[in-house]
Amino acid sequence: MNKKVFKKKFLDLLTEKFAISVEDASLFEIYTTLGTLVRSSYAKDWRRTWNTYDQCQQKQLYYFSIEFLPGRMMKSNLLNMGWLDTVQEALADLGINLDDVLAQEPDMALGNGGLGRLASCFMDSIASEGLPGNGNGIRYKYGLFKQKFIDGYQVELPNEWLARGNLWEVRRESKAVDVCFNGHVYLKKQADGSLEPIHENPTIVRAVPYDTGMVGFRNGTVNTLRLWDAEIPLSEESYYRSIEQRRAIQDLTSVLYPDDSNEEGRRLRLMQEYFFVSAGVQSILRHFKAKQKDFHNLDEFVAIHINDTHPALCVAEFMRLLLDEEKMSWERAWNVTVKVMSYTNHTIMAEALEKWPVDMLQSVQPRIYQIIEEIDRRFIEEMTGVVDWEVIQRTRIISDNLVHMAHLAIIGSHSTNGVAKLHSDLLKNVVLHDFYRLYPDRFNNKTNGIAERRWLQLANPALSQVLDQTIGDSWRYDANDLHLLMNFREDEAVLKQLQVAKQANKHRLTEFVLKETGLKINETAIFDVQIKRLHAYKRQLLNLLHILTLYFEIKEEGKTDIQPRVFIFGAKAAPSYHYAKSIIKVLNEVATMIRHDPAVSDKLSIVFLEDYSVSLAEVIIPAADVSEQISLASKEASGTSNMKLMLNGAVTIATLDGANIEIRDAVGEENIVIFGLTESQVYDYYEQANYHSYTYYESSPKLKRVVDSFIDGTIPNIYQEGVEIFDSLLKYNDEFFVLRDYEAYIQAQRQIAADYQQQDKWLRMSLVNIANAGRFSADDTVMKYAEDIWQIEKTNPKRRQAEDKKYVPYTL
Ligand code: 26W
Repeated sequence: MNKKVFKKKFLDLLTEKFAISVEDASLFEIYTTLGTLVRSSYAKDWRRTWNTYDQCQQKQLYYFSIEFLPGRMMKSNLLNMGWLDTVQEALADLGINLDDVLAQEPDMALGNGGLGRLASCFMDSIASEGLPGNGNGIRYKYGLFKQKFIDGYQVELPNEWLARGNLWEVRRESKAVDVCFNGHVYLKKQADGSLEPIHENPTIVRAVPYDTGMVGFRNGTVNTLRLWDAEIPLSEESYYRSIEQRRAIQDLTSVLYPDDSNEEGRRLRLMQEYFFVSAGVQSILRHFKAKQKDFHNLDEFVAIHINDTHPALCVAEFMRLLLDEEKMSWERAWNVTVKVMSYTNHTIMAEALEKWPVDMLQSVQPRIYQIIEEIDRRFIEEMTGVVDWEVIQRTRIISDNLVHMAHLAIIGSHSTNGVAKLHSDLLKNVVLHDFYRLYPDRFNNKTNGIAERRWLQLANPALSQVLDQTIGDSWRYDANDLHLLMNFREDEAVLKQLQVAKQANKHRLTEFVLKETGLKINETAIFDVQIKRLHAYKRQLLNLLHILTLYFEIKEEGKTDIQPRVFIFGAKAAPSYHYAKSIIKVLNEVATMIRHDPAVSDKLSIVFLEDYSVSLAEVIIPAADVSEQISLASKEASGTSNMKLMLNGAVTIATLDGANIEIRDAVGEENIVIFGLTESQVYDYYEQANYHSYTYYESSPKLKRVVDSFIDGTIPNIYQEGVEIFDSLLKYNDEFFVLRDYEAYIQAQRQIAADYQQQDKWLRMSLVNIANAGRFSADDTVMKYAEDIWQIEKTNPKRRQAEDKKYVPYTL
C-alpha cells in the first residue's frame, strides 16, 4: 500500500460513493470514504482471524463490560494497519489535512470513565498481542451526556453519537437472539420425574448484535467488539402494539447510565445488565454448540470475564442455559461455570457495590433469581460447619432482601482481582477479607495498564519522533523499550528535544483553548492538569484550595515570586451528584474571578474545559507538566490518567494511593512528589474516629482564609454552593480529609514550583517518567490476565507464521 495506490483507490471510491471530486467533497464525505476504505481493507483479516480461532479450536476470551470508551477509531486503525503516514501524506497531496478529517468522527463514548476506558485499552492490547479475545457490551443510542457550562453550572445534553451513522459497525441480523424478561416461572414435573422450569408470558426482546473490528498493531489480527441493541422480535410484532410497549423495548439500550460510583438501583439498569449478559452468553453457547463439543469441558474453549459487578449475572445465566437447555446436572454445571468465569473489582466505594432488591430481580428475571437462590442455598450448605455462621451471613449472596452482586461474582468465578497492588491488598485484607479467607487462591492482582499506542504514538507525534531519533522505534512494538531512554538522562541535546516537544504540545493546547473558549493562556506557565470524573474522593477541591492559597498569597500577602501556573481541569459529574456539581460551579466562578483580576491573572489561571472526553484527553495529556493524582489514600483503586500523563513526561504530584505507588516504585522518590496520609493512617483515623477537621481549620490561618472564602463573599456567585462546601469541610467533618492533607499538599506544590524552575532537573525527571512508563503498557497487563486467569494463548506462532507467509499486510 503506497501513496499512489491509495490516492487512486480513494478517489475512485469517493466517486463511487458520492459521485463528486475531492475539491467538492465535504470533510464528512472524505471521512466516510476513508473509513470505508479502511474497513474493507481489514475485513479480510477480520474474517481470517475468526476462522483461525475456529479451525485451531482455540480457547477464546469474552470480555463482558457494560461500558466501552473507544473514543475515535480512525487514527488508531490507520496506525495499527501501518497506513497512518502514507494516508497523511497522500491526503496532503490532495490538499486535505488528515486532522480535519479525523475531527469528523464522533467519540464513541459508551462509558463513564476509568472502567470503560480500561476495557477499550484492553481490546486494543488483546488484538495487538494476537490473543483470541472479544468484547461484549451494549450499543447505547445515546452515549455519555455532553457537558456544557451555563453560567458555570454543568448542564447535560444528549449525546446522539449515531446521528450520522457509524461506519465501523456491522449489523449481524443472523446472529440475533431472544432475551426473556418478567413473566413467572414454575417447575413442571416431567415424565422422568425431573422438574422442567416453564417461563410463562415473558416479555421477549430481540437482541441484535453490531460487531466492530478490533484491529491489532501490525499483526493481521482483527478481533470483535460485539455490542447488542434491543428490538421488537419479528414474531412478536403484533403483540407489542402500544407505543409504550414498543418504546419500552427500544429504551432498553437507549442510554448509558451516567453514574460512575453510585448505584441508582434502577430497574431499567438491571434489565440492561441482564440483556447484554443473556445475549452474550447465549451467542457464545450457540457457537460452542455448533461445534458439537462436550459442554463439560467448556472451560477449555471459553473464558468469560466479568468487568466489575455489572455483568455478574453471567454466572446465573450460564447456569440457566447449562441446566435448562443442556440438561446438565447442577454440580457439573457449577463446576464448569466457576472455571469459565473470572471477575475484576474496580472500586471499594461502598455506594458503588451493586445490591439489587430481591423483588426487583425476581420480577425482572424470575428464573435467574431462582438459580441465584439455589447458588446461595448451596453456598451456605457448603460453608455451614466449615466457617462461623457470622461469616456465612456476611458472605452469602442474598441477605436483608438484597442480592449482593459482588458476592455472586466471587462465589461464581475462579478468580477475583483488584487493579493495583494496594487495591488488591485492601480487597484481601479489608473489603473482601471474609471471601479471601474462604477462597485465598482466587484472589490476585492485575495492575492496570494503558494502550500506549493511543496515548503516545497517536496523541503525541512530537515526542514519538524524539524517541525514534534517540532510541530507535522498537518502543513502538514493545513499550518496555522506552527504558532505553534512561541512557540519555544526562544528554543535554535529548533533554532539549524533550523540552521542545513539550512546548510544541503546550502551544497546540493553547491554540485549542483559544479556539474553543476564547481564552488566551500563558504557554510558558506550568500546565498543571487534573483530568478525571468529578468525585469528592478524587479531591478536585484540594486542588482548588491550593489555587486559592496562591491567589491570597498574591492578593493579600503581595507575594510576587509565584511561578506562573495554568490549572487545567476536565471533569464530568454524574447528573444526580449534587455536591460534585457544586464543586464544578465554584471552580468555574474562581476561574472567572481570577481571569478578571489583573493582579493575579498574569500569574494564575484556571481553564476548566467543557465536555471532557477521550479525544480531549489526547490533546491535554501531551501538554501537561504536572499530573494531579491527589485522591485520599485507599480510595482510588488504580487510576489510569496517572499512567497516561507519566508516559507523556508529566511529573506526578500524588498521594500513596492506587497505582501512584507503583509509579513511585518505577521512577524513584526523586522523580515524583509524594504527600499526604497513607492508607494505613486513614484507616487508623477510621478506627479511632479521632479526625476533627475543625482543628486544622483553626490551626492554620492560611487554610482558614481559604476555607472562609467559600462563605465570606470573596468568590462571587457561589452562595449556595459555597455554604455546601464549607459545611462539608467543617460541619460534616470533611469525609475525605481535605483539610488534613492541605499543609502537606501546599508543601508538595512548593516543591513542584522549585523543581520546575530548575529546568534541567525537571527535564531529567520528565525523561525518567517517560522511560519507565513502559511497565504500564496494557499489552503486558492483558498478557498477565491471559496467563494467570484466562489461560488463552496467542494464535500459535507456528500457525501464525504459516498464515503470515501467505498473509499480505493490509492491501487495498
Ligand atoms: C453502579 C454505578 C457504577 C458505575 C461504574 C459503579 C462503579 C463504576 C466503575 C467501577 C467506576 C470506575 O470506573 N472505577 C475506576 O476503574 C478504573 C479502572 O480499573 C480505575 O483505574 C479507577 O481507580 C476506578 O475508580
